[in-house]
Amino acid sequence: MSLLLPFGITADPASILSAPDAKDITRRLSDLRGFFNDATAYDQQVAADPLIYKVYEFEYERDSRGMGFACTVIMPGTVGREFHMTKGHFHATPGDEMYLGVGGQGRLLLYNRAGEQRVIEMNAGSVAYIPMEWAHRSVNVGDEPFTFLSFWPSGIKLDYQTILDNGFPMLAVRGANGPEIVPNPSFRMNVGGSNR
Ligand code: S6P
Ligand code: ZN
Repeated sequence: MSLLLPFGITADPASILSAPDAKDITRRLSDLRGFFNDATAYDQQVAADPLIYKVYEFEYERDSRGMGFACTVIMPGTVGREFHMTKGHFHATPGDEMYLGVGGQGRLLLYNRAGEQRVIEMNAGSVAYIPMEWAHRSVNVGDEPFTFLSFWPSGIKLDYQTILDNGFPMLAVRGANGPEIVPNPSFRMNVGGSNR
C-alpha cells in the first residue's frame, strides 16, 4: 500500500471525492425497504423512488492508526409522517465515532442494548460523541438538506441487520407544530444481528 500523503479538502461533495480512494454512496427509497415504520406509505412512495441520502466517504486502514471520514447529506421529506433518515446501525467491532453538523436541521437518534435512549439536536456547528455501544440514526427534520460530517477509527464493521430486525425505539415524525419524537410501537428489544 502506498504511503498516504497529507491533504486538505472542504466539506462539499466534489472536494471530498478528490481525496484518495473516496467514494459516494446513494440511498434511494428502494434501498431502504424495511427501515421506515409506515409500510403502506413506503409502498406508495417507493414507485417514484426519491433520493433519501448520499454519503461521500473515505477510509484509510494503516495498521491500527487509520481514520474514516464521511459527509452525509439527507434530503428533506417524509415517508408517511416519518422524516427522511439514514438506515442506522450499531458498530459491531470496537470504535467510537464523532459527528459535526454542517447545515440544515437534524436529529441524531441513539439507543443501546440496555434500553437507554438519547436524541441529540444537530444543526450547523453541533458536535456529537457516539460511544460504540449506541446504535445511531440521523434524521432530517427541516425543509432543506441536512448535512453532517462523521469521523471514526478505520476498520469498524457496521451492523444494520439488528436495526432491520428490531427497528429503532423512537420515530422522528412531522407533527402539527413541528418535528416530534414519538415511541415506535413496532420496536422489539432483542440482542442479535450480523455485520454488513
Ligand atoms: C459511519 C457513520 C456515518 C454513516 C452515514 C450513513 O459509522 O455513522 O458515516 O454511515 O451517515 O448512515 P448509515 O446508517 O446508512 O450507515
Ligand atoms: Zn456509525
